[in-house]
Amino acid sequence: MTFTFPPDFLWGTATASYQVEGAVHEDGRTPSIWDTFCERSGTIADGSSGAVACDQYHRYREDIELMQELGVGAYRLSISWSRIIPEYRGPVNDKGVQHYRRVLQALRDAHIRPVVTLYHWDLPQYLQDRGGWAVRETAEEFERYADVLARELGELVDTWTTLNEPWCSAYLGYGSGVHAPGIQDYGQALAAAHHLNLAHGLAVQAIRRRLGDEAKVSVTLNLQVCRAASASPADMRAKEQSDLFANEIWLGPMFDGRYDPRLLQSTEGISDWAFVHHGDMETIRQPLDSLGINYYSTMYVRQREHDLVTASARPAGPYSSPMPAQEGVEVLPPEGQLTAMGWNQEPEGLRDLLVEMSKRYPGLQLMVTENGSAWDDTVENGGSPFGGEIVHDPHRVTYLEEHIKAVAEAIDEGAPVSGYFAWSLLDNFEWSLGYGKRFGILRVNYDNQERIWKDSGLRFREIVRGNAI
Ligand code: IFM
Repeated sequence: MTFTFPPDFLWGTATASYQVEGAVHEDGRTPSIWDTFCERSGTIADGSSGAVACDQYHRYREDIELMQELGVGAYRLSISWSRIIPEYRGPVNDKGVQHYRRVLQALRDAHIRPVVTLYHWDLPQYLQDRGGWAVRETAEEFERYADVLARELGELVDTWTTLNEPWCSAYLGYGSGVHAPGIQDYGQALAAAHHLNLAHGLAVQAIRRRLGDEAKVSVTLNLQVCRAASASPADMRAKEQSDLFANEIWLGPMFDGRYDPRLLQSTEGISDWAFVHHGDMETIRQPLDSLGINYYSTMYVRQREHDLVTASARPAGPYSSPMPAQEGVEVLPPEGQLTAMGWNQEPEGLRDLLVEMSKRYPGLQLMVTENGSAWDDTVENGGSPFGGEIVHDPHRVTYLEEHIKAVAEAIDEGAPVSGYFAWSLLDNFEWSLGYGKRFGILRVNYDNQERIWKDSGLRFREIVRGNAI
């Protein structure tokens, strides 16, 4: 059976500045927390960094040509904050601005809509030196940064996304410490979560002040599909706890203007939430044009009777229990065929999530801003329809097809899904896992920066061009 997507459905691919740009010392950019984190021994699996990455800073034109070949109508990219404002409260760096103006203009010339994320984890190091997301000032500086971007790039951007996956910034950056800045303090993680929420609200206001209500503004959350291992009340409570920390901590303030009181109760002894100031909830809750959802896999939880699950007890991978939960939540080992990240594959989770969000927030447009899978690819000589090497990646093709079908099913059930972005356009720097995990629908040969087609890229091209699965 063929499903045809709505005529204006937006197909795209996604990347993030530190994962693809490289050129970390060029044109006035100063270090971000990821530059610093990568220098610390033992933080990155292969000892690498984003210093060169996919060299997209210099090769964006070539990559845009590849996007044109794919036929996509949008590219989701992020801006490096320390390229735009390299010093604490310093002047705007014109070279940084001009670089992004060139990239955005080139996308527009190619009829590809830029979906721009303001913050995809590369906090300027000078702000971390002052406390990072654990302090309120970072949210206030983010407001200025958003205002600068709206002023300098406003007419070139199609959709603004304030934050990408604040879950990772807060819990992995300040809780488990497996991401930059590598802090292990759950009190700070909760403060970071609130300041990220606040930064989101302040940025939406700043963008709308500059560009008016026509500006399209969104946020991207990696909402987690937490499933209870059984229908027992204890396991259902474990699911509720997971939902609170994974999802409600963002959805509550951003869309409902409140933190769920159970969240506050569950963190007694970790934080008194004194960082929430009078008026913050009104600031955070801003009308949005769409909600971006990043989806990879599901998570099964059950209640653990006697002790607490801490970060160190969590299985590897970012999509598991984020916090020591009061009543003890155990994340079950993933089952079935796992991706190279060790994540399960459950396309129905994406459908369920989209349908659930559409019921919870009627009228809000939803976009799948990331979806994809990492596999251990091998390159074969010859066979690419464009000449040269090819990667046959049947697992990634199946994952892609199954998840796009899940999006189709959600639309069929009434969810207003307006776009799908494959993660990722290119293999890239997979944070603390380095270059070993490849998510691209195009391969990158890191020796010479050659882009190599994969079967998944060819299959995506077919789906995009046909607007159907
Ligand atoms: O590479 C990341 C991306 O930066 C954020 N979402 C998940 C991807 C895969 O782990």
